[in-house]
Amino acid sequence: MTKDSNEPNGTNGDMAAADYFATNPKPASLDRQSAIARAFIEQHAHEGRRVALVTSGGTTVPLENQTVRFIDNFSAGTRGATSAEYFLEAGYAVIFLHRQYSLLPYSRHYSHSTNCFLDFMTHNVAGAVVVESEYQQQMAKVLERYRKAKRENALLLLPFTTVNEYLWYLRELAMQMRPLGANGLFYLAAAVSDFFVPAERMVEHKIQSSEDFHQETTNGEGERAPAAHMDGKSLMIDLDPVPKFLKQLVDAWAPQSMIVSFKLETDPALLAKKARYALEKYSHHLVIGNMLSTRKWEVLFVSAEGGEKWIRVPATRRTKSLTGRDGDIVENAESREPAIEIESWIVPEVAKMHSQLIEKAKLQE
Ligand code: 9Z3
Repeated sequence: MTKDSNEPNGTNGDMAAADYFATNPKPASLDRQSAIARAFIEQHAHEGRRVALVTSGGTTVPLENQTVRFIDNFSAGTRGATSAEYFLEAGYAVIFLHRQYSLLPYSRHYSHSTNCFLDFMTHNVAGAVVVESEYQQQMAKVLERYRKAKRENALLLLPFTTVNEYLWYLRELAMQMRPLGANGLFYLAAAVSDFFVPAERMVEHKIQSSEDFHQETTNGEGERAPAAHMDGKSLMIDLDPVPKFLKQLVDAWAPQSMIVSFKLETDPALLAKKARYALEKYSHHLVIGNMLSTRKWEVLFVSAEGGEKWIRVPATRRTKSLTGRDGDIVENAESREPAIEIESWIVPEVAKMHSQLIEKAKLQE
């Protein structure tokens, strides 16, 4: 994954965002989904509602055109799906741009649980299938909110899989959201790959691991070698950097909207530094930093106006003793569970900042 520092930009794959869209294929579904998004945005703009684009889930990087193998980024979609529900509750219309089959608003309460969804059901005395009594109350609340979102046509679900699809959709939706001005909000929780295989360096067929079936590793004279190829028994992967789309989003695609990005780290020493760095580099409104291991109960807000602020929800410590064959305790495993969903605190904070931005924009009109 190294790049030759002697090569000027443009030949080493560090391409500008504009070149990206000229050289990487537009998703087949984009135009159709874009028309649906336009109608959705028009409806809510007309009704004076704010619209949040919530991105969610990991983006894949396929190694082959007819994809058998791909690289993925970590994200179950919990942050995005949960936040989307709280944005709806705060009166926003939500475009939920998500990794296909990751968690969705409302259904998330039942879909990826360790229970099969059928475990929430039972038979009543008349033999009809009903919800188990212990889940009735909670499911009634979720159902009510889900129905309201449907009734008001306030939630639009748009799926993606690859990082290429994600980038095309993000740009397209940003263009569609432009008429909203300051009423538009971008909440970028999807885990976006920093590296990718450009279309021109993607092989068509499944990479053959057996040396007896190795394929050609050069594309032709003057062209760069495929990004993934075999070298003896080893698979070599040489990825290009994804262009800095956040810069484009802030400066060109959605200059009037509020933009919130997430920063995911695993080393606590880096989190605040990297979040600050992103805010300074892109000059958008808010970076929400989170650590992989503690993301469900603490996040760091970094903004020009508010400085740095941790948001922490109470979390209960649970110690589970693992016993050995003889019944003796061999390990105490500690886990933490948040007492409340941290998104129920994150989203109102973001909405408050958004209100301030809208007020400021009105004064400048
Ligand atoms: C996040 O940091 C999200 O909060 C998580 C959510 C991926 C941790 P889960 O879905 O996890 O609840 O399991 N997203 C990362 C955002 C990201 O990739 N940012 C990029 C960057 O900072 C582009 S904006 O460079």
